[in-house]
Amino acid sequence: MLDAIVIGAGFSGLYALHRLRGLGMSAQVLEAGDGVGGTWYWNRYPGARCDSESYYYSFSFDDDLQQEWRWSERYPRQPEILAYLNHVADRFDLRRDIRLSTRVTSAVFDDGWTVTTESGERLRARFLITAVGCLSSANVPDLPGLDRFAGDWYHTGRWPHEDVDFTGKRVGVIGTGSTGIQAIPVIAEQAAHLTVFQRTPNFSVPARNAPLDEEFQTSVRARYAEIRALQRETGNGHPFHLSPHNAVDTPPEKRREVYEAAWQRGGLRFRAAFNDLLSSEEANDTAAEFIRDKIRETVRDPEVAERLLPHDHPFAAKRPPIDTGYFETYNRPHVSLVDVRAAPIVEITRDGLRTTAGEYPLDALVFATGFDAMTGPLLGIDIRGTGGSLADKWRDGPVGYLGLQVAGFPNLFTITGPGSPSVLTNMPTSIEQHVDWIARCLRHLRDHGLSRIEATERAERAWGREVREAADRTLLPKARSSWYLGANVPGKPRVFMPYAGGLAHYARLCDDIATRDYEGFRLS
Ligand code: NA7
Repeated sequence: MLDAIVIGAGFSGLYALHRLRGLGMSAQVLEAGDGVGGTWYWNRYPGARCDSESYYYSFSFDDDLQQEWRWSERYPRQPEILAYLNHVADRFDLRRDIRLSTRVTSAVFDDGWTVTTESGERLRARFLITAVGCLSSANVPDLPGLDRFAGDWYHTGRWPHEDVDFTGKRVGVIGTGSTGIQAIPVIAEQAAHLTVFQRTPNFSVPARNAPLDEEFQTSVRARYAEIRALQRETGNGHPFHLSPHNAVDTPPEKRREVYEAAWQRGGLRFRAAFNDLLSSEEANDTAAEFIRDKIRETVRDPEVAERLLPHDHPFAAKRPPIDTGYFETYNRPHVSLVDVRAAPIVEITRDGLRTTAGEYPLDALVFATGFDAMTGPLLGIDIRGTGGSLADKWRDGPVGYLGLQVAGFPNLFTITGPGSPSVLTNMPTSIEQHVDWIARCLRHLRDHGLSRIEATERAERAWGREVREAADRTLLPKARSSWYLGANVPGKPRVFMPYAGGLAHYARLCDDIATRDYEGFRLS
C-alpha cells in the first residue's frame, strides 16, 4: 500500500508530490491529461493567459527555482506557464511518480483508500489527496441540436492540441467571462466574421500587458523574499494591499483621479483603488459607473455600448476579467454582439445558432461557458467514505472543514476544496499554503504514531457558518449569476462556495487549529 495517492498534476499535485517525498512518504500522482500542467495543460484557447502577474503566479518554495526562471511578459501566456510547470516537474525529478493519461473514476475508503482508474486498475493508499483544481470540469450547455452542427465546436477548457485556424470562418463565441474576454479579441484577428453571444455583460479592466524588461526582472529577483512575504500577508495572495482609503469618503473629483490612475495601471490591481469596493454598495457603484463610462467612451456604436454595460452585479462580485482590447473589438466591422438574455438561444442548427430573434450562420462555435466550479471536479469522481458518497453528502451544496477535509471521509485532503479561499486569491499562493498545512499535518500524524484523521461534523458545520458569514460581509453574494454560487450550472445548488475572509486570516486560522492539536479533527 502506498502512503499517498495524489489526483492531478497541476500546480497543486506537483507541489504535493514534492512535499510528500520530503516527508519520506511513497506517493503516486495520477493525472488524466497526457502531460502535466492541469489548467495550463487543458486551456489552450486563443488568448489564454493568466490574469495574475507572472513573477508572483509561481512557486515560492524554492529560491533557486524563482531565481533561475525568467518570465517574459507581465501576464504569462498559457504555453509559458505550461513550460514552467514542465520545468518544475523535471527540476524536482517528479515525473517518475506521475502517471499520465490515467483518469480516476472512483475512490473508496475502507481502512485506506482504494482508487480505481478508467482502465479498471486499482491502487491502494493510506491517504488520498485531491489536486483536481477548481475550474477543470467543463460546462458545455445542453443546447438542443449541437450533435447536428455541421461546423466544428470547442470548449475553451478542452481546446485541441493542434492549431485551430479560424481564417476565413464565421465564428460564434458563447460567453463573456474572463475566458471569453481573453479569447474574443484574438479570435476576431482571424475570423471572417465573429458573433459574440452575450448573456450577462461584464466589467473588464485593461490588463496593460507588456514585456518585462531586464531592470524589472533583476529587481524582482533581488526582492523575492519581501514580495513573497507580502503575498502571504494580504487577503488575496497578490503582492499588493488595498488602498487604506474609502471611495465613499473621497470627493468625486479626487475619486475619479484615483480610478483613472488605477485604470492606467491596469489589471487586477484596479480593485485595490479603494478599500470599500467590495463592502459598500455605494462605493462599488462609483467604480461600476467609472467602468461603464469607459465602455461608453470606447465603443463607438451607442447601441452596442449600451448592450455591453454591466448592470446585474456589483463590480468584482463576479471574478473580474481583465483584457487586451476587448471593448475595442466591438468597433471592428466584422464583429457583432447578440444579446441572448433578450432573445435566448433556442437551438444549434446544422448551419449555425438560432435564438428567438433569428438564425446566425456559423462555421465554428466556441463555448467560453466556464466550468462546474469547485465541486464539479470532485463529484466527477465517485468518492465514498464511511457513511456513503460525496455526491449524496453534497446534494444540497458542499460542506467541509477549511475546504481541506470532509467529515465521513477520513484521510482525504482536498487541496483548494469548496470552503477554501483559493479561487478568490492568486492560486499558487493558496495552493502552497494548503499543501504546506497538509504536509505539517501528515508529519504530526507520523510523529505521534497516528494513522487516521477526519474532520468532525461539528467543525464542518461551524466552518460552513464562517464561510457564509464571511461572504455576507462582502458584496460577493450579490452577483446572482456567479460561478462562486454555482449559478452558471443549471440545477446546481446555490451555495456561496469560497471562503471570503481573506487568505492571510485563513492561514492564521489553519495554523492555530494545528497548534491546538488539530482542533475540529478526530485523530486516531
Ligand atoms: P465564467 O466566468 O463562468 O463565464 C462563462 C460565460 O458563459 C458567462 O458569460 C456566462 O453567462 C456564459 N454562459 C454560460 N452558460 C451559458 C449559456 N447556456 N448560454 C449563454 N451564455 C452562457 O467562465 P470563464 O471560463 O470565462 O472563467 C472561469 C474562470 O477561469 C474565471 O473566473 C477565472 O477565475 C479563470 P452568465 O454570466 O452565466 O450569464
